[in-house]
Amino acid sequence: MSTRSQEVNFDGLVGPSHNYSGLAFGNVAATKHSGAISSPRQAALQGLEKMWALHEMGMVQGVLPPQERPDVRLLRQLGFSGKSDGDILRQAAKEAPHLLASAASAASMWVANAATISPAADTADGKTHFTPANLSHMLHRSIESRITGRILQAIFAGDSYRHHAALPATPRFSDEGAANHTRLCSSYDSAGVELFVYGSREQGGPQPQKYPARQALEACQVIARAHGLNPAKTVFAQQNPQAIDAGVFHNDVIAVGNLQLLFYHELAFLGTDLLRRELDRASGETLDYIEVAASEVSLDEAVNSYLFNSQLIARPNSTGATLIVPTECRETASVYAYLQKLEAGDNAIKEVRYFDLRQSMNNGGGPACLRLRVVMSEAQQQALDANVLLNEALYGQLRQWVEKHYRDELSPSDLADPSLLNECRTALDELSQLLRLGSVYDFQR
Ligand code: SUG
Repeated sequence: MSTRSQEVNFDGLVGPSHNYSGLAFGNVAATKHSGAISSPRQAALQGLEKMWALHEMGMVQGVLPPQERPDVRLLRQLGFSGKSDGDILRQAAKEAPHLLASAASAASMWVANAATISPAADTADGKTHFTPANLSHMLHRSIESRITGRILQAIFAGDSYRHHAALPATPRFSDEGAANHTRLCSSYDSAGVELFVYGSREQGGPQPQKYPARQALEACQVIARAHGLNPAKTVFAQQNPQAIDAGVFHNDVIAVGNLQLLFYHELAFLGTDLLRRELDRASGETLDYIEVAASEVSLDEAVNSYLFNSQLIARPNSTGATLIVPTECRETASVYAYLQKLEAGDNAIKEVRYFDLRQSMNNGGGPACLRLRVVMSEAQQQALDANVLLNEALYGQLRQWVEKHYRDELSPSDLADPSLLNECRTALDELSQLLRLGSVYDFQR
């Protein structure tokens, strides 16, 4: 059996409780849309359309399920009680609506924050390593890692994988997963350079003044150690605090890399020249860099358009890279002008494709937030028991599933409606059968 590896993009399906609650301080779009009416159905269909388009472009596309929300277990843990789940939701809505909003968030859709993954070619034991992100920085995201770990273990089962526990949930080990992790390599089968980008570290140093840094250096170091990475091919870099203060809460809002190419904003990192030298040294060659100058696209324009929250993909049988961007990039004049120049110019990015992901974008999550990259050999792909790789049949079934179970509109006051919880459970029960996941949710156990 061939061992040729590919990068599989697993996209998170948007959950039935998708809403705008303004829970993510430092995430400019999410804060701006706080209290707005959402459309869970549209959100899920927009995500599915992107998945299908990538499949049609020749990519191997996977899907990850959403989580059960509202999370009544969390509300019980926070002291709400009652005879039924409905009582608990009502009590929380009355006494602490912000806690109910945290329990109801559909944020698990942004699977770039689900875990950090090191492919087999990079690790000492030759296995693919997973560490679910603790997302300990914010309550509504901290509740994801337990079930994320369960889902990842259900899908990536067998001897070629190693699953680690999430890191201790303290500020020192605050971890937001693959959104702050980039792998550069000459081919997916060869050992790559793993770049970890952090916002804070125990020893202090430059810090953002306005918004919090979410990724700790110490978390990156633990993951690199636990995954058995070669220190000579592991690079740690600090996010520019100025970027965090402009709304770059994850590094994937300001940089994206694939194969030998790193596409980033001039103000993404602290000490960019040194970083490039380190990356070249670690990879043993001169990598390809496309740096966007602040004079061409300002930090604010980059954050508003999500230019860098794009997917950089290598389509099979095509020489250059393709950039998958949100349609917001057309609406920001400087960004659109830049992209047109890029597409026409002589560089590694040959094609730019625009996608309407407005529902997720309004919560601060663009194309790259919605996907988790897993380098998999053909043998690993063929050995998957779960039905998670998209094909025409599964795409059709998922569309129908969304049409059947999702509401067209949701306002923050609907989160206390006990039927929303029931709808979510019914939908997830059906989905877990469709995807052949087994009983991954608490309500199924
Ligand atoms: O953690 N938004 C998410 C968006 C995550 C985007 N992911 C990546 N960049 N990889 C966050 O800030 C908003 C929820 C709300 O306000 O309802 C939220 O959590």
